[in-house]
Amino acid sequence: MTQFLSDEVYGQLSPSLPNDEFYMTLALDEASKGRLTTRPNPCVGCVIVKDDVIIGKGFHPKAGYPHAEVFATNHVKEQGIDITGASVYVTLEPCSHTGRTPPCVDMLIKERVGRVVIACADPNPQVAGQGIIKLLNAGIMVTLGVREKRARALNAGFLKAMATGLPYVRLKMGISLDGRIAMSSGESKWITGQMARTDVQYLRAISGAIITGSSTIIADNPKLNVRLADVDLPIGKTAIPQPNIVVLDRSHRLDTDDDYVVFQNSDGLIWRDDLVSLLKTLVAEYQCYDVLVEAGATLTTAFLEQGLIDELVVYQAPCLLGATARPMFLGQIDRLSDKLDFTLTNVERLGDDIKLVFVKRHDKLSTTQS
Ligand code: AOF
Ligand code: ZN
Repeated sequence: MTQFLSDEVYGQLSPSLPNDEFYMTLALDEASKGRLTTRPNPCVGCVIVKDDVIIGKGFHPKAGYPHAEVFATNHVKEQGIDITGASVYVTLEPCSHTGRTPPCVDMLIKERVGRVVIACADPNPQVAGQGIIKLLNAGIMVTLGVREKRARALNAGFLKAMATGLPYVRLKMGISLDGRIAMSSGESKWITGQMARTDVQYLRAISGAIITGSSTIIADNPKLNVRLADVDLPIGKTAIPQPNIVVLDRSHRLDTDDDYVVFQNSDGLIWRDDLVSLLKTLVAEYQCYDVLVEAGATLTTAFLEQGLIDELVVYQAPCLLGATARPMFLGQIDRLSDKLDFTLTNVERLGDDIKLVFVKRHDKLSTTQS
């Protein structure tokens, strides 16, 4: 149940039909095509069906461009097909507000579609159920919650930020079999292989901000940028936006005028306050809803101990680095009952390495796929 929808609205929703999951899966596939380019907007896909035939599909490619429903509707019209009475499958509640683009619900009502099937409601305070209510008031049938878990996983950051004011935080670690991240000298290039490092590029690409520590900057002078080719979209070749780089520097070791690569990038930012206020600021002032922590053990441990990590992404290499190498986690835990627990949600082989994805144990239901 979505909190901002009243029982009265729930009472007016129509039950799901046998083919809904199938069409919504296609709409989710559409949505995924915008995964690297839509932020800070969510990725949204739409499939339009009439008499059990797909007559249009589309997705939101980038903030400032039309929404998924508009692309799909235009696709129908380009073919000269009458959209009246059609079923519209959309992965996020159609918007009811004027943002950079006009409200999708007004367009769907004007086009006299017959039914709208939605995977998940939009917690954006400017929408928050108003899209559903407007459709119902116009006499359009609405079904909610089809493939909701997968839709939620696709927009984990946007949905969490809109609902709580905090971003979805992923922590990335490259470790050895014995859980080490670097030698005692700090040497760490490269524990994991090329495929794992390319995968990290995708993690960066979906992140509005990357958080690291001053020690990492001083020791490695990393670029922390996205080095992936432009994406081929219906709006033309589109560059993946670069994440903001945030350097945690509580002991005042750095200045943005310093000659490090991350500060040559104008989005480099130094932060000296606490972690929770950083996360809130990233959402409120920078519209960073997905955040990636790529740091050494001290900062990694601080994030873990403060319970600020939603998802742990571990790349594990088939090597042992020994007891003098640096461990991934520096927390002092005396009793087994105090251990930090996670739930494994995905395992993938990347060359000789394994990628393991974990979520906080109580978050399991909101991020695993249905
Ligand atoms: C939809 N379909 O494809 C997307 C939606 O500034 P705008 O006009 O692009 O509005 C952005 C907001 O619209 C965004 O925060 C989210 O609430 C919603 N996104 N809605 O009906 C779409 N991308
Ligand atoms: Zn819209």
